[in-house]
Amino acid sequence: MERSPERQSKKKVVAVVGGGLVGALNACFFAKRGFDVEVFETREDIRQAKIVKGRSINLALSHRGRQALKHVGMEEKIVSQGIPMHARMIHSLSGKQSPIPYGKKGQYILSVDRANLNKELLTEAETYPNTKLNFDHKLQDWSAETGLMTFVRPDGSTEDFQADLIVGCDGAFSAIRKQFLRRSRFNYSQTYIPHGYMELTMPPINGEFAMKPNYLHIWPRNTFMMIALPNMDKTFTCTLFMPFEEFEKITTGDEVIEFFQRYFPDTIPLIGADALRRDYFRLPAQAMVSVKCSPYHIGGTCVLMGDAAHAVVPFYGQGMNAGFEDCIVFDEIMDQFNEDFSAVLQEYTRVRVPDDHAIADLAMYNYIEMRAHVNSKWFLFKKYVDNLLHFLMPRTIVPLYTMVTFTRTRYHEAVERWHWQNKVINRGLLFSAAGAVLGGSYMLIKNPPDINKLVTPAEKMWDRLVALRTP
Ligand code: FAD
Ligand code: EGU
Repeated sequence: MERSPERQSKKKVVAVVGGGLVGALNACFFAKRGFDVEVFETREDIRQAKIVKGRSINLALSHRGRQALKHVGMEEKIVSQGIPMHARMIHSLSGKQSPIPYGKKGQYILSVDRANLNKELLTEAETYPNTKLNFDHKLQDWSAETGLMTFVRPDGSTEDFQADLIVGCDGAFSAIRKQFLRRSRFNYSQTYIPHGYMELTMPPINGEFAMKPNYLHIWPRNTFMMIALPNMDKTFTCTLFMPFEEFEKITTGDEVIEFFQRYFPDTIPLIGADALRRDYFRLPAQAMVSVKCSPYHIGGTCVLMGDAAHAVVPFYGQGMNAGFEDCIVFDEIMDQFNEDFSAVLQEYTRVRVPDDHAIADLAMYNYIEMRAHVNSKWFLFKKYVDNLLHFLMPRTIVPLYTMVTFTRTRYHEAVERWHWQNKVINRGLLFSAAGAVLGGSYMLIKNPPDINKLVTPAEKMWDRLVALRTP
């Protein structure tokens, strides 16, 4: 069957492929501009579906994502359905919990339900009369030459569609991107990390959250790590990150309990030993992939956005936020270039690639760093030093996560600034060390001390350092 847009309006037709988070939001952006928007999504309408299968249950929404939602008038609604997280809560092996604020009072990130966010965005897109949602439409193939797309329906039949602009928002394994790969001078790299992830649910206890709700809970254990985000139904979703190799070593319920006893003992009574034995084997661990490519467009007919353009590992909580910011950046360029698709797409690639690549690199860097040597003490120490330096020199030193999470500083500029700050900090350390040595030697020569009074045991130093921490 051939279906082409036979509308009265001479407005151009935009096909958004993928009705996930970025696709649904993008539909709103294009509809707001008055285009005829057709969204094509493989899955059935998740608003009617009984069970929604898919990745991670909740996500951290921060400034960039919120700004994008604001552009389509959705910020307040989504924020009101999320749970503010004002700080991280670091769980040590002994079960001690230490909060570290994300920023000043009133600075926080939000835990939002992925399925709910997706549903709200689809419903919002549908309020525009110039938008049509086509569920149960899986893009099978398309031609970069003619722009003709072929979709498969659940009954096996196919349907063709042609649009003036194709926007590929079909996720990390994008079918739209496949045609880019066949072209000359297209750069592409994908990396699977050795870690997998598994989600476990922590139910409410006596009708209340099992842990403090307004925190992002973290159990940093070098190679093993767990993170928990609160949900509106008073549960927590715990995400366990560990090498596939290690997942595979655990084959019985007893081994699960032994493993948790050793690394996450405080969570056993909260998740429940029986639930843990059961849920651990419910689904296999999921893989994580990092994808970088460029350019993001073909001529004036097709552009990639969201995970289709840049899948990042989740170790900065930025995948969705970056994808949402893609939509703002594109929208701004549409204004600058008068909706001339060829010019807009070229400029979009020019402006956005360096930033998306920067966040992909940062997320990968953080993954490597966390797995190499981040236990709870190191995590506390690093964030404490970050916050202290920022407090002492608020204009000179801004922590990297602050620029990434709470501003719209271009990602690549945040990285440049971070490198510069590190230089300043290292110089500062070098000067104070040199100063201390010179000054100290002078003092020692002048008045030799009683050595026993001078030495502070390492643990004491540590306790002092930790005591300085903001509560
Ligand atoms: P997707 O959400 O993957 O949506 C793609 C859509 O396209 C899907 O609906 C799919 O069905 C559809 N589709 C696919 N192929 C076709 C086809 N051939 N035809 C038609 N439709 C198709 N990000 C954050 O910002 N904060 C976080 O805290 C965070 N935590 C994360 C934790 C984990 C464990 C993981 C794995 C990711 C996390 N992310 C986070 C990243 C975030 O999930 C993604 O960046 C985001 O979902 C990308 O949205 P998208 O719309 O581009 O892709
Ligand atoms: C991972 C999985 C703490 C949700 C990075 C911080 C994440 C999230 C951090 C997941 C970490 C790591 C930051 C935020 C956020 C921290 C951040 C990571 C949400 C550097 C649902 N990360 N995440 N950094 O600073 O900037 O608290 O699955 F453990 S939110 Cl890995 Cl801000």
